[in-house]
Amino acid sequence: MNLTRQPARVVANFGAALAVSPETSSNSSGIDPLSVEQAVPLKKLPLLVAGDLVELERDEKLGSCRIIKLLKRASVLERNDGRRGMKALAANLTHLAIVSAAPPGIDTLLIDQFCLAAHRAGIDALIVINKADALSEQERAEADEILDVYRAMGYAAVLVSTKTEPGIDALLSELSNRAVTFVGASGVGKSSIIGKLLPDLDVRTGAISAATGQGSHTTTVTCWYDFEHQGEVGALIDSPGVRQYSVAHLEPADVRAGYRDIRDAAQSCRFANCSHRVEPGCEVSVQVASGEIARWRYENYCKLLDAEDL
Ligand SMILES: Nc1nc2c(ncn2[C@@H]2O[C@H](COP(=O)(O)OP(=O)(O)OP(=O)(O)O)[C@@H](O)[C@H]2O)c(=O)[nH]1
Ligand SMILES: [Mg+2]
Ligand SMILES: [Zn+2]
Repeated sequence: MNLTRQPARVVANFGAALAVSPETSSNSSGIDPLSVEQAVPLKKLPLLVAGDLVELERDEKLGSCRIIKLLKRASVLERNDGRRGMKALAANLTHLAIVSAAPPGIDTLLIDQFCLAAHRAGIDALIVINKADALSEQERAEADEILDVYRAMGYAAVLVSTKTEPGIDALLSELSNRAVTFVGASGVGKSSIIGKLLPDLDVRTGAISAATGQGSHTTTVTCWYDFEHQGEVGALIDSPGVRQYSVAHLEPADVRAGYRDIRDAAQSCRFANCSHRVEPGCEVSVQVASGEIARWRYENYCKLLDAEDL
């Protein structure tokens, strides 16, 4: 028999081809980001995504490589794929880095949608506003105000730029030892930020393209990149831009639980199942009126509860 088995990480799924990075004795201590190859999954396996840990079976004689087993996922980020149900996007993450920027504009509704996604996936989120260099003084004050609102809820929140000061140093301490997926609208600078953190990003995407015959410079699929910083090993996961992240699959109770500021105030609402819209004795309404809860957060919350297609 010429079959050998080996653990591996799924780096990207191009639909037609899967890129995997085998865990060899040489890359368990030091990462070899260029050891990427193509593998074909057994049909019985579920959809495999960036971050999945799998078992490979290699046929040395044929030179082929199959994925025969999916190991248990510690976490999975999913999105609502309409009638087809939930679709996995990335696995084994510890954090979502929710990126926005002006331009194209700080979209707090999208940030809130991804905060709910992180809550559902059981992982933490950090809020990143990029392109600080492009902000006017007034826009910068607005950005700081938005970040402060998220900080008050316990999220890490940073203003960065990949072009000039303040740079991206504030992000570094949020990345060590973590597997962080960068999400957000197209053009906000997710790939640019990852490129700053991984100076050899081009070489790595080149290795993925070479192994699979797929891929290009715009981000078309989610890609896992191992990341080492000051001896700490983690991962940065790039993902294609989205206009929105549907929360249509969430129950109103999930939305309430995922809105940290609203959830905390709700402890003092008169009714345990208060929707915070019309009920008397609603502490959320009191805190929105007093400014303790940002009005835009409350408005986003109402939009997400009302609109079935959001
Ligand atoms: N002014 C300014 N421009 C930036 C900054 N970071 C990125 N850009 C520019 O923003 C544009 C989009 O950057 P990308 O990194 O491709 O954005 P992305 O979020 O990966 O976009 P998708 O892959 O389409 O989702 C590019 O033209 C970058 O040069 C920044 O800090 N300041
Ligand atoms: Mg990109
Ligand atoms: Zn209430």
